Amino acid sequence: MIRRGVEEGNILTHSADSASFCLSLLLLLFFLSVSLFVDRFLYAMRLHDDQLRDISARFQAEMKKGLSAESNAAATLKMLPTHVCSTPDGSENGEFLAVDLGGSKFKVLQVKVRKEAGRVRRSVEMQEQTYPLPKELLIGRGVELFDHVSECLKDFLLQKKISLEKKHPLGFTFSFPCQQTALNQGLLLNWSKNYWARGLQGKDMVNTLRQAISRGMDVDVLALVNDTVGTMMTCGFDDQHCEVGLIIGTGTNACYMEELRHIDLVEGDEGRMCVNTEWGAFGDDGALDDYLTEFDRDIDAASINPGKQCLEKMVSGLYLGELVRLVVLKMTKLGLLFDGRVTDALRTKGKITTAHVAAMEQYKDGLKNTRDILLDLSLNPSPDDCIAVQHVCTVVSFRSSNLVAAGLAAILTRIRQNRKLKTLRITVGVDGTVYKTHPQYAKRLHKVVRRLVPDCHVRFVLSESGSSKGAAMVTAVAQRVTARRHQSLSSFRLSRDQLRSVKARMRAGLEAGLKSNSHSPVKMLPSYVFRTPDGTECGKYLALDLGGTNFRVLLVKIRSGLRRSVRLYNKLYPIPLEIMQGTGEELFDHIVHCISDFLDYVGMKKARLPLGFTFSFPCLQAAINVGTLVSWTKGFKATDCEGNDVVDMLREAIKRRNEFDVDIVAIVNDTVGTMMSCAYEDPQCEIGLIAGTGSNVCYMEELRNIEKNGLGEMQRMCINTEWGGLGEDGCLDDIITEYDNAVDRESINHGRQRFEKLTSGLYLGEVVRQVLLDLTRRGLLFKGRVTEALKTPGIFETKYLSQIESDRLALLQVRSILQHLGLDSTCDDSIIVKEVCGAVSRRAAQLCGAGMAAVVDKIRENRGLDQLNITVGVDGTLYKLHPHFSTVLQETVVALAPQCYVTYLLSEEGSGRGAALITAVARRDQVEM
Ligand code: 0WK
Ligand code: 0WK
Ligand code: BGC
Ligand code: BGC
Repeated sequence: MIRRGVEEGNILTHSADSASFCLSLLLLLFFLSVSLFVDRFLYAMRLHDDQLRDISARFQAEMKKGLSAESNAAATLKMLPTHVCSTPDGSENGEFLAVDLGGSKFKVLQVKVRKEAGRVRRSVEMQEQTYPLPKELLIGRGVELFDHVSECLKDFLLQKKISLEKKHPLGFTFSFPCQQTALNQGLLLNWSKNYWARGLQGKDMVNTLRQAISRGMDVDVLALVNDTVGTMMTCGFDDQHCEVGLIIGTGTNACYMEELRHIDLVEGDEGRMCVNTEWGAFGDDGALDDYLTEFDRDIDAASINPGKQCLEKMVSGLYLGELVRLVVLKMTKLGLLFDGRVTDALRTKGKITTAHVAAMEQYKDGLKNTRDILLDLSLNPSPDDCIAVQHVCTVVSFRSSNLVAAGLAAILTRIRQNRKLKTLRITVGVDGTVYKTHPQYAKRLHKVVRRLVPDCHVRFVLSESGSSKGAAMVTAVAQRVTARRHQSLSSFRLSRDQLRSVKARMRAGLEAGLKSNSHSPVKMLPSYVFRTPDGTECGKYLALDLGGTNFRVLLVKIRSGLRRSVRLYNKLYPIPLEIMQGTGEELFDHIVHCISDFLDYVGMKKARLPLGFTFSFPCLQAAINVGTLVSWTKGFKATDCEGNDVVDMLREAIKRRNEFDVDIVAIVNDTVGTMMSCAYEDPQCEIGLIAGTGSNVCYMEELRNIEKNGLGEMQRMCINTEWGGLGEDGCLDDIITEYDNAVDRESINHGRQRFEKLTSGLYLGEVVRQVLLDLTRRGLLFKGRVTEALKTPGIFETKYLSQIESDRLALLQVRSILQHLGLDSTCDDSIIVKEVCGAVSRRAAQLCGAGMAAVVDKIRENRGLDQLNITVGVDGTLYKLHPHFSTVLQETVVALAPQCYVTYLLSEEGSGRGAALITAVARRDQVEM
């Protein structure tokens, strides 16, 4: 009773009659005198409110330092972003595994969050198992520690009969400072408490756990959370006002919801994110030196991390008992206790634990417990020794709660100021053995906090079920976001079987297209190119290259024989949209205008050069220089062209200009030009692939297979497949997504070129934009804000995919691209955008790979070969510039056409050289005829 009286400062009200009143007054005076003498000895540990406010102010200053990118490195409060942007919102649902590592107990749990029918509140069911953590593991090799965690997880699944086959989402509570750039990633900055496992600092703890788990369990580590964050989320499950998480256990720490705009280390200015303050390190820079006592310095010197975790060593459970021991030891050595008789036990580190301190401060049995504990230390305590030691505990633990109160006051003040509130109503979720088991700790803390921040109405909620329920909530949010995202992206993931079937459908399209009068969407257009160059070509040629990103006019000088070479001079000319989609006459007049300009530029206007015209659109050719435009593709839609002979239209335009003349010898598709250009280097090149604005392939087909008449006696001819048309008959509808249909609907050639719209540069950016639009409309991206920018067709050019997907690009730069597009984004948004780009481009590359596999296998079978060695000449910005497109395409061909050894030769000079070579061959054939 006396102790409670002293604690609450109203002792005299308790005593009933005069005799016992005198006795209790005597006892009180005796008690107070001993306490006063201890108070004097520990004067430096007794912090009054002004000092606490001073500490709180220093703390606030350090928080600011930690939040700013410039000063974060020097700050002791690391203010670590947690990527938890909201407290539970009631939509969390599902079954989760949780691992809780870093507190006094290592636990594995299963958390089931269910929304029962007809019930408003969700129910949470938890199964948990505590596992031993042998000391040697805490200071041994890091991998062994995580192998132990993995073993325990496996044991838990077996014990609880939870299937090992089923994929389990897991939330990992890891109670140490981690630098996180995402919810499921975190680099360990340093160990603390009694952990010092080797080889893990600077490593990603999620990966480390995944590697340890990977053997024999299908577990998906979706979230890494600090125990303070888990505690905040656990308490937030029942109390929406819970926006601070506090741990006073083996270690100590706090987290809270900070305004995103104040967290420099994370992009985004709107909303909030939970910040893990890692306040245990407060004072590591000397900010608390004027409050440190010799005992604190001794604790630090004897710890496994001297100079680190200054505040933690003054506050948390790992150290409080030791602090008391060092004080009692010093007082004994000074003869102030136990008549100065020091025992070995009292000299032994760790002999007084925080549990002892809590026991000694019990209201009722405190003094008796103190006596028992001191007897266990082979001391022979007198009653005032017991009172004195008990009071040492009080001073030490009181200082701890006071320091926590000062830190908490700093956080609460900051939140109130952030929100410009006069008074702040908030809940603090708390956990930790010191707070839970120490008889007076909680009350003392609440009292001092309310005294230090009277304008904050603070409710303290003890986390009954540890931090794992909270970790499960965070995992549920992560899973929901990931699931929704994956759901949208799953339709872009093509299985090996699906790719095999695309290959088969392409093959069927090729076969059908070779038939006479076929209506195959794969048109298989004869090119009238019967062989690849043989090095005898020579002469000067003009070449036009229309249909790709740039329109080029080229002068090509070919030398044969020993000094054989091809030299090009070219000039790029823009083709304005209004010309692309104007009249055919305007288009060809524009082309002739460019030729005229070029001939001036090379001074050959009078030369009447032979010309090869690379025209990258489907043309039904009747000869090498006769080709009827079947249909425009890509961004072209000039009128009065389709169904007309392209060479005629060019000749007409030249006539209209009447300034120069050329001899149009050949019209070639860019795939054919590319094949020829590369075959000049590598005679084995018999396929031309364009993966650029458009998508297409040509190859040398056996003439016997081409059921189109009047094609002559040669063995083979190059066929322009126009594979872009595959799917126009609906044969790809099972893999075409709603996003593809949206792109097709908004295109200028609705219903056409379906394969091209899944695989080529003109469309991939649009497919990505459609996915982003959908994810935003569903609130999974850009905070659900559908901006005008996002609704603007063509804003997401395919070049951005290549940039965004390049591995060296940090998320920051993804953000700056999005910024440039007028899309405000967060870090998570950047990750999602990168994933969407990856899914869309990967599918495109795989589909091209499946198409190519069909072509090479056809050639192999044409030639009755078990194995085919062949080269593909490639061009196109998508293939050339995208960081992964070419690799994925090649891998797909290897997987789907294992009997074909395909070499890919990038066309450095473009198809213009090829067009000139074809012109040279055609010219010679004309002369010989
Ligand atoms: C229980 C939580 C755990 C946290 C621990 C801290 O579930 O995540 O680390 O409290 O208290 P301690 O066990 O260190 O006293
Ligand atoms: C460069 C070639 C040209 C072809 C283009 C395709 O010289 O004939 O049309 O590549 O790539 P794109 O420019 O469409 O990316
Ligand atoms: C760790 C914190 C943790 C705290 C409480 C400290 O030592 O650095 O990450 O939250 O202990 O467990
Ligand atoms: C055209 C093809 C061309 C391809 C690549 C497609 O749109 O139809 O003729 O080869 O784009 O440029």
